[in-house]
Amino acid sequence: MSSLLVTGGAGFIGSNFTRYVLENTEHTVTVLDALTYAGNRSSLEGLPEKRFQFVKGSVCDARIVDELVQSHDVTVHFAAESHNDNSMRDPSPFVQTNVVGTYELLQAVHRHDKRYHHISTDEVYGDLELDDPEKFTETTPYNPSSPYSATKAGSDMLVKAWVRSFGVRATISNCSNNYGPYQHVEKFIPRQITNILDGHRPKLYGTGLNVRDWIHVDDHNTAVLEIIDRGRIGEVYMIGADGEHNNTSVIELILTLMDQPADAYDHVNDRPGHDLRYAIDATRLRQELGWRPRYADFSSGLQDTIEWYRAHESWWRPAKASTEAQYAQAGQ
Ligand code: NAD
Ligand code: TDX
Repeated sequence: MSSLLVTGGAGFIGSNFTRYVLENTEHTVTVLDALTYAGNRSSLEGLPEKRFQFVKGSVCDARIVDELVQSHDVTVHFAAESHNDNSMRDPSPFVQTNVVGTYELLQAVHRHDKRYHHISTDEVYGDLELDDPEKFTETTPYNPSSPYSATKAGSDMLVKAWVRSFGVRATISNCSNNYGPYQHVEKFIPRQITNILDGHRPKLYGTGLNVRDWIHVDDHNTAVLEIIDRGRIGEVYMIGADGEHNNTSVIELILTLMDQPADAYDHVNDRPGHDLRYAIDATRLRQELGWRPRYADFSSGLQDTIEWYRAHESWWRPAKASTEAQYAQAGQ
C-alpha cells in the first residue's frame, strides 16, 4: 500500500485514475488540483473519506508542492493545461502550469527522494503521414506543433534531465487520445455527443481526414499503474491500444449510435497547424509489463460514453454554453 499524490485529479484522466485506484487497490490518494475551468470537484464525489483527500492549490506553488510531495510515497503528475485550441488563444497558462509546474514538482521529488510518474502525450512527437508504416515509439524524435504540445515536450525534457543529472526516480508515459466519462465538453468526442443531445449538429475541423489513436481512459490508467508498480526507473513507456480512426468516421459513428443520419454534421474552420495523424506503438509496455487494453471495441466504448453523457447532463451542462461561445468566435 502506498500514498499517492495525484496532481490534476479533478480533471478528466486524473479523476478517472483516482476513482480506479480507490476501487481497485489499497493505495490512498491525495488530489492536488487548482480547479481551473477544466477541473470539476464533483468528478470526485462519493469517494471513501478514509483513503481520499482533496487539496485545492497549484502545482506552481512551491510551498504546497514541497509539503505534499514530502508527505506522500509517489507523485503522479496529471495536472496540465490540456487543450490545443486554447493554447492558440492564450499560451501563457500552458507555459506556467505545464513547464513551471513540472519544474516545481521535480525540485520537490529531488529534495525528498520520492518516486515520480510523469503523464505525457503522443503529441510531443509531432504528426505522421497517413500512409507512414512507422508509429511513434520511445525513440521517436520530439517535434511538437502547438503551444500545448511544445510545453508538454518541455516538461518531458525537464524530467529526463532531472533523472540524468540528479538521479530522480522518475518514469514517463506518452499516451494517445483518451475517451470516456468526465471529459470536458471542449474535447472532440464529448463536444459532438453533447451537441447532438442539444439538437445541434456536430462540428468537423477541415477535411476530417486527421487520424487519432483512441484509447479508453481506464486502459490508460491501468497502464499508468503498471508503470508505477513495475516500470524501469528513467524509462519512457508509450501507451496506446491500436485505435486509429479518422475524425470523419468518429463523427459518423457517434451520429449512427445516437440514431441520427450519418451525414448530419457541419464542416467548420480547421485548427491552425492541425496535426494530421498520431499512432502509438506500445510494444514495450505490452512485452515488458504484460499490459493489455480491456476496451478492445471502440464502438461499444463509445456507446457507453454516450450513455454516460446522456445520464450526467448536470455534470456537463454548466460548461457547455461558454465553450460553444468560444468556438463560435473562431468559426468552429
Ligand atoms: P484536463 O484538462 O481534463 O484536466 C486537467 C486538470 O489539471 C484540471 O482538473 C485542472 O483544474 C488541473 N490543473 C490545471 N492547472 C493546474 C495547476 N496549475 N495546478 C494544479 N492543477 C491544475 O486534462 P486531461 O485530459 O485529464 O489530461 C491530464 C493529463 O494527461 C495532462 O497532462 C495531459 O497532457 C495528459 N494527456 C491527455 C490526453 C487526452 O487525451 N486527454 C492524452 C495523453 C496525455
Ligand atoms: O469540434 C471539434 N472538431 C474536430 O474536428 C474538436 C474539438 C476537435 N476536432 C478534431 C481535432 C483533432 O483532430 O478532433 C481531433 C481531436 O481533437 P481534441 O479532442 O481537441 O484532441 P487533440 O487535439 O487530438 O488532443 C488530445 O489528445 C492528446 C488531448 O486534448 C490532449 O490533451 C492530448 O495530449
